[in-house]
Amino acid sequence: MTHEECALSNESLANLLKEERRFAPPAELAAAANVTAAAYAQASEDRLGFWAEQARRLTWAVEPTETLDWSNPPFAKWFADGKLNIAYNCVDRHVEAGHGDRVAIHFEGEPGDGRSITYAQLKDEVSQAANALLELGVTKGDRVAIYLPMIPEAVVSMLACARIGATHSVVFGGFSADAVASRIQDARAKLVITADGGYRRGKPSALKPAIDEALTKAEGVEHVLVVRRTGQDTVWTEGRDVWWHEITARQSTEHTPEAHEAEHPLFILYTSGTTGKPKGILHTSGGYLTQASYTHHAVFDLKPETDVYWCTADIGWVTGHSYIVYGPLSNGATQVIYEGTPDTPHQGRFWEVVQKYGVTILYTAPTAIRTFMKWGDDIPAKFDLSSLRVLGSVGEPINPEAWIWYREHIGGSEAPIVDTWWQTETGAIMISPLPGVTETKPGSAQRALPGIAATVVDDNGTEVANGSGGYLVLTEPWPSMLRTIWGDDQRYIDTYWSRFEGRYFAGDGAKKDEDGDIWLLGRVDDVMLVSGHNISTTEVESALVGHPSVAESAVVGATDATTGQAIVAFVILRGTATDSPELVEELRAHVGRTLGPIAKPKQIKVVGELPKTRSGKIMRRLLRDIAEGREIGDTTTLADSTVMNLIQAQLPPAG
Ligand code: 6R9
Repeated sequence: MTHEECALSNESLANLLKEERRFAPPAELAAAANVTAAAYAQASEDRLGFWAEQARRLTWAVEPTETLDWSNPPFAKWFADGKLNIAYNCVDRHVEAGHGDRVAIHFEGEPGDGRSITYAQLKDEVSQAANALLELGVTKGDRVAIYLPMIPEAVVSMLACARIGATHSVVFGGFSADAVASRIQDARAKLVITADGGYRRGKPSALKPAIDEALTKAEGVEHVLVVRRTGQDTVWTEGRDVWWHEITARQSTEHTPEAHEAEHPLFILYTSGTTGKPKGILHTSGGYLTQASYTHHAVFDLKPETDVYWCTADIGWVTGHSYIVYGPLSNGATQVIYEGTPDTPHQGRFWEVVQKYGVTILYTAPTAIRTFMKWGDDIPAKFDLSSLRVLGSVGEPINPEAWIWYREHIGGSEAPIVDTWWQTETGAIMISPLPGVTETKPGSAQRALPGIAATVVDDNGTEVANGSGGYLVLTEPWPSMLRTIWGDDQRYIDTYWSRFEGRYFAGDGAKKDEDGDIWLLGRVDDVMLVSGHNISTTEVESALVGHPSVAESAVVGATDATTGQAIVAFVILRGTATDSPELVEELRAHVGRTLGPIAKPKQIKVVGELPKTRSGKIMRRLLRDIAEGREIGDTTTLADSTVMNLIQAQLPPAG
């Protein structure tokens, strides 16, 4: 990738700026909002003072006196002389404050089973699990790999680790044995927590066999702790494997939380990256929890007494860490956790869950929203969604059409949408509207949160003017920033801090509009260079999704002898549309009209599925392989590894 390929030309950027719809916050929400516009002013006057104040939202065993130590950049220390226990902050203190009877988790299993767990019960379960870990020889500083379905034990396991100071490394329940093995090996995990299986798409799906296979390749694991979820037959290794229900049942519900240093490692989470071995992103305790907690309070306007919050992410994604476990629980929220897929047993399952629990705040991903659009407006219309008052989006740029659909069909044309930009590396939300403050713009994450400094720079690192584009950078350290890449400080420096001196390079293209608001344009590796013009995949995809026949699209640049790269688009049609040469021609013309003739895809391929990761990100690299007629590369991080075969079977041979 050359620098020229990364830069985004201003003519291409002008197009998204055509989006002129604006939505003011509902007056009632604004009047009672947790955070008002004053927070921006306060934080810009005294950024560190602002974060010191947010840290005081937590309960510290030893109050920190120092906020930031940036004496050895890019290695930050936040609140370094403070001590706290993360699990105490997420559980015990709410019980001590008299909220033991409040529901922490409404668990909804895919088969329709479920249970509601109060904060008092959660405290007992976390204490028992912590005692079980100790019995298995896990102590402070050890690493624990967690490979579980979306069940309450996933949350309990993470909190039990945090409680005793063990560092967790959660691996997606869908990853292959090889992917799990390399992560266990890299983290040198001593214990693995898994389940016999989980329910997906109406069936029990085994998990433990992947661990059994992974452990033939990775060394150092002493025990495998197995939750019984599906009751399916499970191969057992005597002496190594331990049933969760057996060991936890005999533990005391008392466990005294020890205070850990603010910079004690809380978790490692692996991000795949496009090349090379996965990066183990390391997060520590005090700064991480400060920002996860504050952003959850500010961006979702959470009122713990009355709200019912639901984040549909998987626990194996950073969104599950920060906005199912640490953010909401530190704030004493009542939340829903749903185990399964959105179309089991029917395509209205999400809306049924919203109606059943009276969900007030929903946080999901654009990929899910586009899928719901494809299934049709009539499905959510059958349910009572009037409880919803704030809607969130995360994971990818949200196309303006999907944003509008979300607002109208899910949010009753009233609920504000917070489009939250952040990364595994940032640990918590960085750029987002505030629901009681911001006049929102469909498709834009808009503005760095109070206490966060973000901007857009050109190839030389010069801040671009409003109306121009370039690379997103973060210009000041933030409390929940990654501390390093596990075991590889040099890679941490090279990947994030070397492209622009003294600034964090996020790897995303972005532009600033005339108001200075930020629009994200996708990963810089995905920017296409067509006849000397830089075109972002996000913009072409948005143009395609703006056509009434298209539900989803993925766009890649394929090497082309005449134009350098040629735009190849993969589209999924909406239920009502059928594939025909005329439609394909119409779609090309539509992109030409929306973005200009240079952005017209050379080829449009109609497909039934797109390759996505478990967090819903399109793996354009695999589509490039198809477009360029190569053998398909590594598919181990796909949510569904059969998708590539389906896509290939649907397409005529290359040429
Ligand atoms: C939280 C998460 C990070 C990458 C990030 C960017 C994309 C996430 C976005 C968004 C545009 C948003 N991304 N949120 N792009 N608008 N609101 O997704 O973490 O899995 O590490 O991915 O996701 O490209 O750089 P992670």
